Amino acid sequence: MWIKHKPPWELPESEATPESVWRGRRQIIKSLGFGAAAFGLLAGACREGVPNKLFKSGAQGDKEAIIVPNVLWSDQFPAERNNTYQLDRELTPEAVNATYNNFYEFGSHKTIWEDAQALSLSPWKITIDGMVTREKSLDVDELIRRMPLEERLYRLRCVEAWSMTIPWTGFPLAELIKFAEPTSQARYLRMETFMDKDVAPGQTQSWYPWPYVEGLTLEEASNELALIAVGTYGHVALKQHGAPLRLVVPWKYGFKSVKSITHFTFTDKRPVSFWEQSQGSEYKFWANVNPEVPHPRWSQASEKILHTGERVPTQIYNGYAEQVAHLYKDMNLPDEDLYR
Ligand SMILES: Nc1nc2c(c(=O)[nH]1)N[C@H]1C(S)=C(S)[C@@H](COP(=O)(O)O)O[C@H]1N2
Ligand SMILES: [Mo]
Repeated sequence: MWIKHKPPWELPESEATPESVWRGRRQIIKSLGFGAAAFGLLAGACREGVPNKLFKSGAQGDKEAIIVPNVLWSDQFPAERNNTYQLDRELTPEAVNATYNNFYEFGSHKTIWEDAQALSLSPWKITIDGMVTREKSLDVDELIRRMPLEERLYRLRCVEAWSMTIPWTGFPLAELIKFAEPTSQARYLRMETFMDKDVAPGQTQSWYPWPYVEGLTLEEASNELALIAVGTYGHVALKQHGAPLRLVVPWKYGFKSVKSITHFTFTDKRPVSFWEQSQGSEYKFWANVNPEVPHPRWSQASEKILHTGERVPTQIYNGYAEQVAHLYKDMNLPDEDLYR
């Protein structure tokens, strides 16, 4: 049934599209006589490495899109940087990061930043339930105040073969697990995004299995790299990045890093995630980055650094093998399951 709809990752003019193909498309658009204004969105998305032509100004994104939410926990910023996590490339300019997003709740294209402003961050209830000693429901501000915040610089590798480099502020997911007190039967952590069709028009698209869900094994969730981000670029996380709480698992394809979480559920059943349910042949539970295992429709060998357009080789586990390779070493799973 999914074949009737456009494949989700193709909608945004995937960065993985070979150059010759999209150049051809731009020619077609031109020859059809549509102006740049009418087709600004499409033509913009096709521009090599320049993600931002969809709006008014600037080749490096639009600073207008950096709207820092004013919330109760604003006083927690900036947090001290943890220098354990070093980068091999420069940070993505915030204006680029803020204007090129995947957040299907607000549309299946990259320029959702304006629509995402409709999200209201207070009150924001967090529920921690399932296989825990005692279920908890608390306001996000209370949760954040209990957690140790720090800044980390991580690479983000989207399954669409582009990448960014982002300074996150957040707390280790391991700290939330400690706070949650899972019972000994719990094996997985399931995380769910808010559900509100009035705020998020994408959620009226009934062919998607809303709400957005992701899951990790408890071993993965307890890994030192797994972070719950509450901030970006030294301030409260922008709404388009999944404020108030958003997972960051940098060794996995970006779709695992679920935004705007409301529910953390401990379970002994492997969660079926949003993309796995939508298109399970292409997007699997593990989704670990591996340059040698192609997506069924494109190579994962290299990635485009979004703000420069430079193409660089993709690294196994997105460069985080030292921290996570041991998690998968004894799993007798075909590559197609572990790395898609
Ligand atoms: N709830 C939710 N979380 C989501 C998504 C989404 O559509 N909805 N998109 C994912 C994908 S595909 C990517 S690449 C990253 C993008 O994060 P960013 O927009 O903050 O860079 O968010 C991930 N988390
Ligand atoms: Mo992605």
